[in-house]
Amino acid sequence: MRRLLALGFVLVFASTASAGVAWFDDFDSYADQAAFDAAYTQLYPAVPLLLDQSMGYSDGQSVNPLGPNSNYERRAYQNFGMEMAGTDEDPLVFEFMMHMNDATDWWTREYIEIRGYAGEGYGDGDLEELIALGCNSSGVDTNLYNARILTGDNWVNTLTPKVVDWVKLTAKIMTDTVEVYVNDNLDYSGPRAPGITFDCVVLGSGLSSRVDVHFDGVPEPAALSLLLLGGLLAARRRT
Ligand SMILES: [Ca+2]
Ligand SMILES: [Ca+2]
Repeated sequence: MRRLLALGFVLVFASTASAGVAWFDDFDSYADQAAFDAAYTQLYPAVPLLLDQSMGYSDGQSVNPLGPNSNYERRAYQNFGMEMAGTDEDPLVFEFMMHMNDATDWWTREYIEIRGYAGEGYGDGDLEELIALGCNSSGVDTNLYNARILTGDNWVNTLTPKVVDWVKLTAKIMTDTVEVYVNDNLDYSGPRAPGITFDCVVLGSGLSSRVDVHFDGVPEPAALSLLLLGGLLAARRRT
């Protein structure tokens, strides 16, 4: 059993280093709001982005901007502590789960962004690139999930109608192209400026929104699960 565990750890670390996942958090490890606040920087500490310990896609915890009544509320960021690049050879994958409690209200402005600054993280120098996945309320079809590529087509539509359920939103970031997927269906492909790297993630829009939204992590990347399963089966076959 110890050998199996060791093998599992090796595979997890190997995959984390090479999979090109921009950011991952299932929010299940935080004991309370203070623990979440220690991992992320609240942009508006008096009205923080909330850890919800009663609902989640994975293991019952997620984060919740609560459908803020005003702008400048419930938004938090985390710096990667490194620059993350996406190329055609090794695309950068940015994905998470999103849930909304009303699919018919046009006034839904909630999303998660990854950003690239000239410096080393959030607010450090000029904002060079921003990719958002979620919902916007103007300049888009508000019946559909939306995405934003700052150096490309800016706000765009996916092909997927909003639902009151968890959906998986994914951006695959390549050299000068971004592909947007909803529930693993390719819904949009468009340009981005090449050469810009990403250094932080921003949760919540910080804008007023009438719909209550939750964000959560995608529990197990499919490739990692298959890798682990393959490794465990191989190990079992050897014993
Ligand atoms: Ca979770
Ligand atoms: Ca940077």
